[in-house]
Amino acid sequence: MPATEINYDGLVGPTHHYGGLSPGNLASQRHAHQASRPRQAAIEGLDKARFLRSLGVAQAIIPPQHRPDIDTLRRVGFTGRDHEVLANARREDRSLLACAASASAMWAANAATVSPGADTHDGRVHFTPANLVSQFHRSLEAPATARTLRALFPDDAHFAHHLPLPASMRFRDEGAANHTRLTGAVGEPGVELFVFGRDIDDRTSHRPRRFPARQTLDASRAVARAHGLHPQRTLFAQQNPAAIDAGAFHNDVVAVGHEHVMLYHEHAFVETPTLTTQLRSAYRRLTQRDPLLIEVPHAEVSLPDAIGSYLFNSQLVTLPDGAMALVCPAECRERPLTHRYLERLEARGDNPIAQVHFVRVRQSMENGGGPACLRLRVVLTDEQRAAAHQGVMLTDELDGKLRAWVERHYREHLSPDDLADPRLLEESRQALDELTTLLDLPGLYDFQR
Ligand code: SUG
Repeated sequence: MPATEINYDGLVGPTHHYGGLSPGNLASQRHAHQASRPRQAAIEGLDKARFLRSLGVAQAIIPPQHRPDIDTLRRVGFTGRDHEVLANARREDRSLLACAASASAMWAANAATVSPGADTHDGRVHFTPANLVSQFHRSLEAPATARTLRALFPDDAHFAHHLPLPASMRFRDEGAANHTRLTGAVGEPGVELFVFGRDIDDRTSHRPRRFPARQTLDASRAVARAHGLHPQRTLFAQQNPAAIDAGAFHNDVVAVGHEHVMLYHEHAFVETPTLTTQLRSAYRRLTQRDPLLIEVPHAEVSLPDAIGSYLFNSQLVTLPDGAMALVCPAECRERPLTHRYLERLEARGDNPIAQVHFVRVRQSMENGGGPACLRLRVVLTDEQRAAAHQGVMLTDELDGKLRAWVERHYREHLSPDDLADPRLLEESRQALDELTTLLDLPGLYDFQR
């Protein structure tokens, strides 16, 4: 059945800032409390989406969430009118204010796990919004993400929406950032690979010592079960604790897969040979062909280099002529080792990666989010695509309107002190209110009801 992989990019919200909120995410820690540039962040995201469209990739956007999240600040005990709630939070606990103001929903790879209809028991596209419970600021996203996904994929005949997994340590879930699909071609069934950081029962002895493992095996299994995936085409693999401790808080920082290709770091997984054997045989059973598993040796690109450059957080996409392009963060070009590796990969001729491109998403990168973090891949048949909400599909016209909207509403700079500014709350509301008209999503936000 004809199908398309659509990249739904998280549109950066007006409160983008550096809160230092994610332990284990080195960039977030490094840039903590620096001034941010929300307008630049949003434009960089739109530039990336425009560039991908120029390569022939279908693009849509996921609207930002409403921040600062006053309701959450009230739930944790701050009282008064909105501006008092903000001022009290700033006085008593700045980190809570930073959490409530985080624009972290921009990293759409953490919005949900998505299984295309070709993989699920009932032929519908299944969505499980990630509960993101391992980081407080990110856990705030789940309810609004669930509502947004229902608005973007509204027809029960085509789309199945699950609740986020129970909000407990046992079911820590970070969505598509720990989920890869290998398939013969878009629209065909695939092998779904779920990568977890920790088995909560410690049925294995591997676990990170320095930084949190943000995905559990129980969560991955629960999502696979809920989506009705075929057991023979579903694999679970553990992330190497050494990778987590080196700063790979999600698997998409050390591996990327698309169609029949997976590019991964030598130290990405525990027991890599077992995993690659399982992947090959599941893939072969499904397609009668071999997948192309490209292991990047530590000797060529060290784990710190991979994490520093976000080499694996690149987007691997199919071009209209069937070849592939790897769209990397500009940081990969700035580091001689990764740049040289990419030049060799492009020139090698033993893989379909015919083009390597670099995009600049600096503001997101400084919080630990590269190009691949900013998008959620959704494979839709033509019929499903027609049933999806059309207002968020990127066209030249919508792109132009969004740029003008960003210029009108976003601040150029934001410092940690600005987060309690009641005018920022008002500006964000106005911006989002107008956005719902641009995207034809009336009443998306609570404050509009
Ligand atoms: O969850 N950063 C995000 C980055 C997410 C990247 N996503 C993927 N790898 N798919 C995180 O750690 C930092 C926010 C701050 O510190 O202000 C943050 O949430």
